[in-house]
Amino acid sequence: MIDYTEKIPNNVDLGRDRGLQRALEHWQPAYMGWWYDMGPNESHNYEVYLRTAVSVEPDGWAQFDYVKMPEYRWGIFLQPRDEKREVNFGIHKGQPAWQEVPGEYRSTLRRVIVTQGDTEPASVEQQRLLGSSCPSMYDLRNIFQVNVEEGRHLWAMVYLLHRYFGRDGREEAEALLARRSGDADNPRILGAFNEPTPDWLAFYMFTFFTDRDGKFQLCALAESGFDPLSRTCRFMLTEEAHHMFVGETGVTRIIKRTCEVMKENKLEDPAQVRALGVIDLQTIQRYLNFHYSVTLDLYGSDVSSNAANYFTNGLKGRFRETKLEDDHVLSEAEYPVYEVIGGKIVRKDVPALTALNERLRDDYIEEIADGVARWQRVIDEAGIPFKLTLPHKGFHRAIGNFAGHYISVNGDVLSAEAWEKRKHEWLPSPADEKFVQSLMTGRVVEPGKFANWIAPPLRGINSKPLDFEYVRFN
Ligand code: BYC
Repeated sequence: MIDYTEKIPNNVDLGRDRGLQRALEHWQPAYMGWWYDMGPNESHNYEVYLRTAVSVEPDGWAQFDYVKMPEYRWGIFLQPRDEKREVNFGIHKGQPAWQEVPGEYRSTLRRVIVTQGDTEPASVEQQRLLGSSCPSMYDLRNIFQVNVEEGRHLWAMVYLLHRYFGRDGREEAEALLARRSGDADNPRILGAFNEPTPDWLAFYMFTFFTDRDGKFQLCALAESGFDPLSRTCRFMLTEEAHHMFVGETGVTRIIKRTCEVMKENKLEDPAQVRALGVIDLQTIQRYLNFHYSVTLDLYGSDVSSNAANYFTNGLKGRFRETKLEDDHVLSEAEYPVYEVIGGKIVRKDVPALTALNERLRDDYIEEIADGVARWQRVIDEAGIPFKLTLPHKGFHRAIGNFAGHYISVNGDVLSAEAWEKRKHEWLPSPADEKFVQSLMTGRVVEPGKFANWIAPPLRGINSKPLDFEYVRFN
């Protein structure tokens, strides 16, 4: 018998809830089986310098030590309860926040929790082979940190399913371990989580763009009137920040290294830049275009009755809902969305309630634009005349009003033929990917050493030096 209060650090009084304990006892071996099959390849015996959360107190959520990943203490942490918290939006606004699932919203809430939960193991699956081509021990440690925390986020959602949704919840928890990223028969739920992450440029782009969707969705769920969901998401957000840091600084370091090489050698031609073993800025732009566009799809349709219902019923709020100054009901408000009519992109004002996916996407785009501006500064400081840009919102979209249309990065509506001819000006071609992967054929793991295509970070993890042994291979 596993002592779960011992094995699973938690602040939900797991030791006292026998039913929940039994459910988790049943699920845990299946989770470990999934981790051994689908977790980072060949990593099970490594000792990794990881941050582990042991409590939600400021001194408890960032304990660093060497851990073998299968022994990571996947914990269950909810932000402490605020007894006075209310439902802050929708038709139940002003009621005390719900501590149990309201019967009428049971299946909707379960669906949202399952969709969120499904992304967590999916990303681990997408990244599982990258350890064998890491650019440094520092980066290897970082990807493992991201992976174990995604595993913990799965636990967070499984806790909610087991604790609040009875038998259906347990079945959903099992299904979360059965779907596989990219599987033809049993794929992950959302599109971006079935795309491969075949190289480290894709990994950093993913953690910059797609983990940030995670942030915005978690922020919206943290507003939920269902208090346990809110409290779970709030704690997950503390971990999400590191994932986005890994992505943003990873791309920054690649750009920095490319710019150094371009400057030293006074080169601008992408083929010549590539010949020196670094990634040309044009290819970085194409990766950016890809990851940005597939992540925009994750916000769902521009006009969505699902989103309106989530909000009206108090299940999923807006980004920073309680900081917004309006009625929090949105009965009168409008919001602009865009659609393609007669070969042109036109604005249409629709009831704001139905446009909540679009609104969250717009909030996200604003934050993304700031991040891209920070990458641009690295290029500007090197004095290189190259501008990174965000493509038009309609570019390369598969969900929502732009799906089925061919929109260029500048927002021109193209024919299928014109798109086909030009798409690899904007999206990575097989040759681009082959080139990027040709730089990453083996791993660089000598402490303090970095692959030629990436600059070292400014500092190490937890104030350790860059040549610290972040991973012991045993
Ligand atoms: N791919 O009414 P609509 C993260 C489906 S990332 C495939 O617009 P709704 C993380 C949709 O399910 C954050 N299908 O949808 C990051 C619906 O299906 P049905 C994850 C899609 O419900 C990195 C239909 O199309 N969390 O945490 O308004 C690493 C109609 O669509 C997609 C969440 O997403 C798609 N992209 O909005 C690790 C939060 N988009 O009903 C982790 C929870 C839509 O016709 N999820 N569909 O069968 C939600 O809030 C909503 O489900 C969505 C969709 C915002 C995703």
